[in-house]
Amino acid sequence: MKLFASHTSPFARKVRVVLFEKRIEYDLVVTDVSNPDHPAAQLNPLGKIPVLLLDDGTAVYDSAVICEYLDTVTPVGRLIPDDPRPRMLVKRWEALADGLMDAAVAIVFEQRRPAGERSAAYLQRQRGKIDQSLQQLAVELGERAYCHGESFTLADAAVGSALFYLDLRFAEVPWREEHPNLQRLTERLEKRKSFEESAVPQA
Ligand SMILES: N[C@@H](CCC(=O)N[C@@H](CS)C(=O)NCC(=O)O)C(=O)O
Repeated sequence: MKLFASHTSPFARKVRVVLFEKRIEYDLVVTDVSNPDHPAAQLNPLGKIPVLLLDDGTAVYDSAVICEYLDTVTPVGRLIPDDPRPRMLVKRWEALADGLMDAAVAIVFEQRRPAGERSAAYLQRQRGKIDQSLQQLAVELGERAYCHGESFTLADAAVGSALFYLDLRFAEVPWREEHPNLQRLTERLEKRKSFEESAVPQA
């Protein structure tokens, strides 16, 4: 199978962490979405990455659908619990982290527009979503070592991908100082091979 993704997309990183944790082999097709003719646009009508292309030609999107699919195709390293309530809680962590990523990516795209076309109100609204979701992530995490339960789950894959994206694009957001428990979580996550392998390559 092939994964159409960029090195910087936080949604793609979440999927790559899951692929690594599940020990699933794939080919990475590095895709630049700023080029309107990028190859994943033929596979996903929304023109977004990541897209997982299965060997039978089925295109799978978006990242949440890909992660859920991958977790069920092999029992290795289950990342989403089966029972309804814990399953819902892990998926809710993912939804919150994905929402943070949506707001952060929206700001990055808005800032690429010509200065006169940018909306300060829109940027402020998205920044508010980042701050509020960080606040909630920190409250939910408390003093636990992992987002949900006693071991690594999809929740950690999603939250780590969102927080490391802030490091990449929003160095001015003081999330480490304001939320030391999130900082402790990322110290644990950045040592995992799945996060190491999916990090943005150093130039
Ligand atoms: N809900 C989607 C969001 C994916 C997304 O926003 N991807 C960005 C890159 S980080 C993208 O491809 N943007 C291109 C566009 O919006 O045209 C997912 O979870 O996969």
